[in-house]
Amino acid sequence: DPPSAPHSVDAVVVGAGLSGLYQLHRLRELGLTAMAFEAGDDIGGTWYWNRYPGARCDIESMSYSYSFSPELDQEWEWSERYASQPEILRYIHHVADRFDLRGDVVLGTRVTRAVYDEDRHFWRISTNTARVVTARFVILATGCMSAPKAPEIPGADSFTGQIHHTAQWPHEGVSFTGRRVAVIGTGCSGVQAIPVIAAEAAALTVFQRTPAYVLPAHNRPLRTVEVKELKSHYPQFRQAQRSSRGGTVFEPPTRSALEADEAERTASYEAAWDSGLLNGLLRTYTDILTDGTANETAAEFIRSKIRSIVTDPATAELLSPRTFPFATKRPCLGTGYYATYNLPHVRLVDLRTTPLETITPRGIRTSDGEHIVDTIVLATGFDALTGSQLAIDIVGKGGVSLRTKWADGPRNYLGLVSSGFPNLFTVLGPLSPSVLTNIAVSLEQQVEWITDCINHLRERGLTEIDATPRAEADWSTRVAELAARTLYPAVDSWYTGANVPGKPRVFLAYAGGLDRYREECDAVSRGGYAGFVLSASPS
Ligand code: NA7
Repeated sequence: DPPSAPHSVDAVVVGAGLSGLYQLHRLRELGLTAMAFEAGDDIGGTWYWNRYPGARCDIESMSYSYSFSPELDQEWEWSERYASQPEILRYIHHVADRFDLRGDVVLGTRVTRAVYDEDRHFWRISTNTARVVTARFVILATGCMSAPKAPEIPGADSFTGQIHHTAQWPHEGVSFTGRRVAVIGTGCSGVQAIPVIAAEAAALTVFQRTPAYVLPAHNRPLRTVEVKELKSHYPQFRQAQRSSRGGTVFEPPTRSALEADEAERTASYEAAWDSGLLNGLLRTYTDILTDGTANETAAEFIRSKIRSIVTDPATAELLSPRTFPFATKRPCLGTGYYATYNLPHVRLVDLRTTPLETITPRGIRTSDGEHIVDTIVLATGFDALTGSQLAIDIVGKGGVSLRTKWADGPRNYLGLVSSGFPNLFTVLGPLSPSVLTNIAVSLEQQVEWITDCINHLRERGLTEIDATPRAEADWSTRVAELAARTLYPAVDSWYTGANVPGKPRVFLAYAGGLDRYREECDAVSRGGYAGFVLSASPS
């Protein structure tokens, strides 16, 4: 196109991971022209970038997958209970081919800026490859954990060996054989990578600031009979997922942990531990996430497990979380995680007692000296939920930038639209249930709501939808109230933005459950989009 006439489409989708690809599919079904920009050199989003050793989903594969196509459900065969990163990426490629989505995805292209034309009701989108596209609608499918947190550790540039963030892992050329390796960070990524690296490396030193609660995954190949059984009622299973609280199917607990005696509690915690489910322990009693005393019974159970696995009592104690209640940060699913610390070539360095000072050309210096290593793995996490959106210079009505508007924390209505930024929708963004749920189910719910909304506008010849400031303010209050009923907001975590220096401290997710959230969203659309202003461009 000549520079004076930017390419124009009905909708631009930002990101071609699980959310963006499904959004593209649904928009095309409506007959819209749509294109997706993807920063990566291939599709897949999270599952494209996070190629670190041991990367795996912590929701069961037959649950963590699209539910929109019964045919897809029947034809795809997962090999393991918990799918590995390569298998999920293969699945995403299969879906893109099956629904012919690739043609509308522009790879290797990062959206850098989006400016709203408030007279004509469209967005002007610019990219790092100097492309300019105009679109009535923009859907940010940029992911909730996709902006890797910059390592604020001094000296990282001076290191002469290899240094890799788990979420920016090279496609090839990383080998640990014969190498001395350091891992910084013991969140879910570190927990998955550490045992796999330990199996290959000559020596592994883990630099831990805060220990995580790690539950055993009990991963295994899926059995033909169980796959067949689930597939025989997959539609009903998918329906149950959709109407569930967190996007996974389970029998909700009915009693408080404090109503049970110790023997009974231990028996239910043991069963949950053996289940290999991320939320197994959370589902034993009603109040694990709402009552500190109830929570402590589960936390102490996990600590007792750590003591029973880790042979050195001092190491077991260092690995035992004590500074935050169980599950107020996302629990981790591990495979052989705690037993890894029994290996003679694995060392745990506690950064609370010997703080990390700097990365040196040869390794890592803590207050008690230099640890010489060949490779450093940064498993230091993400600027979650808001990072990927604020990475784009988004300018809404009146020339206001989203970065300015969100300086004290994100504000939007239903977690979907921020007032003053019309026709710009977010999938899995802040103030929605996303990160507290099985995101495969959450993203479908949001994509479907957005698609219906766009359809509603088009059928009525309307060209703009914006959230009212009032509805947005009420939503923030509501999200904060729901969080206040739980133990979440008091804890420093990426849920509260506390992991990123300078980030406003706000509990970033809707904690009322996906079922209730879905009802709230549906009530709004059924009620003619109350809390939104719908209009038609005069031009
Ligand atoms: P997380 O869960 O944010 O974990 C990051 C880890 O890195 C955590 O242990 C941090 O300790 C540690 N960290 C972060 N910055 C530093 C510095 N500067 N020095 C030392 N240690 C540091 O990220 P993950 O990638 O593991 O998991 C993210 C989610 O992705 C996961 O929950 C899944 O849903 C998928 P801290 O706790 O801040 O003391």
